Amino acid sequence: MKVALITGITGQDGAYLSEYLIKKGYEVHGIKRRSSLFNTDRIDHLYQDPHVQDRSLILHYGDLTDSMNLTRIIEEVQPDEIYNLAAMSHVKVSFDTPEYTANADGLGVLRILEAVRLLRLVEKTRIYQASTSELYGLVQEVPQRETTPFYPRSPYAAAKLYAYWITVNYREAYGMHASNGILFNHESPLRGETFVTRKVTRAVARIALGMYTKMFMGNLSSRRDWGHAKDYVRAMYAILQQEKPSDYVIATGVMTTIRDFIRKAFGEIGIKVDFKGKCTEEVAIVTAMDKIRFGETVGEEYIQGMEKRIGEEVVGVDPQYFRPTEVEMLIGDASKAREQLGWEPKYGIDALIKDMMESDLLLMKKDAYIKKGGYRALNYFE
Ligand code: NAP
Ligand code: F7E
Repeated sequence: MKVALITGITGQDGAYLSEYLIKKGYEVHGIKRRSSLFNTDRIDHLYQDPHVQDRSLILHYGDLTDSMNLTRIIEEVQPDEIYNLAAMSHVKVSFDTPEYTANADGLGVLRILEAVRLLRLVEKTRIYQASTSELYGLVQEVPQRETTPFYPRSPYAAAKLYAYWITVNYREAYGMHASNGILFNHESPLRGETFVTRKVTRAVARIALGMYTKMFMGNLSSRRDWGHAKDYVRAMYAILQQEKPSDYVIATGVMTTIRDFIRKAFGEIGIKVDFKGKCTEEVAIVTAMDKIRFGETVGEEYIQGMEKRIGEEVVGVDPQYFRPTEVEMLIGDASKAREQLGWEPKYGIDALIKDMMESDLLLMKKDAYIKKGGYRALNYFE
């Protein structure tokens, strides 16, 4: 039985990856931070009581900023594979907490690489570093590929730049099987609520159910290459199964503006919105409604309420969501992953939005969501 250690197991990717590896027969160990409230919602369906024999999921308290803790856990677990997914992952928040972000996101992987080296696990343990399309920042080439120069635009990206290069350096200096996955934005029903896609799908669901009037957004013109997290954790696994370590761009190759993402999310439930105005005066107004589609996706009992919103504003702009330096556009070329890993995304942007909208509509109709077991009882890969 192979043993994997996942940092950031309580996050979006950690949850999907742990389920994926357990299904493959791995014993999965995860590092979670102590918190004053339970923070394991995304993996509760995989949790096993510590008294169960031969558990496939074992959690350890830890933190990327604590090298002794990381070294002790790695020594105890003796992992075949380490997936370093833990990070302060919010770009806007990294401007507020730049030093902490550098410590966790930059130095965190150094602590892991050094622990593996000092514990003489170089031959045994393979390491995956969660690198990011944010490294391209102010893009120097379109689309971005493995050879495109980096130009970070936030404390988050600058920290991840160090993490990227120290991973490459340990590979070259000590012959470690250490690889970077340069993943473009990937989303899902498990996405943190303050990232733009989830903020939109939650708000659209609440507007449809008459629980909310208007969402306030930042830069509507920025463009992202959005994939589904389920597809992207398959790539992480494939990267560590290669004979030789290397760095890979993982992306769909399709770019969408925030404005179009919002249009599509409303479109998914039969609502047409039109944008008008410029900069901070820009708004989106409900201009039409497909009652049949709305009835099928949201529920007939909500049609009347939504009809009353035609002609009204449902989206506005609030400059508090602007970033001091913005990444205006990202689009990836994943040819290397396609050729060497045989990796292809199964979800396009429309299928991604459908999955997120269905889940958030259920979530906002809490009773139905609880009856279905919430995401605690769902198997993500079924
Ligand atoms: P996420 O949902 O924000 O999860 C981050 C995880 O890291 C959580 O489990 C969090 O714990 C944990 N964490 C944060 N700081 C930590 C610390 N100091 N010590 C230990 N654990 C810590 O992020 P994600 O979307 O799953 O992304 C996974 C990784 O991929 C991150 O490194 C992210 O930067 C990178 N990435 C993400 C994307 C994307 O589009 N999703 C794209 C490229 C790269 P809590 O649950 O306690 O907060
Ligand atoms: O923003 C714009 C915002 O916060 C996307 C992380 O997973 O992916 C993620 O970083 C875009 C930006 O993700 C709002 O200005 C407009 O241009 O969803 P986001 P991100 O910054 O791209 C990369 C690959 C990572 O590595 C990161 O860990 O959307 N935007 N209005 C908004 N963004 C937010 N959050 N909220 C808004 O209201």
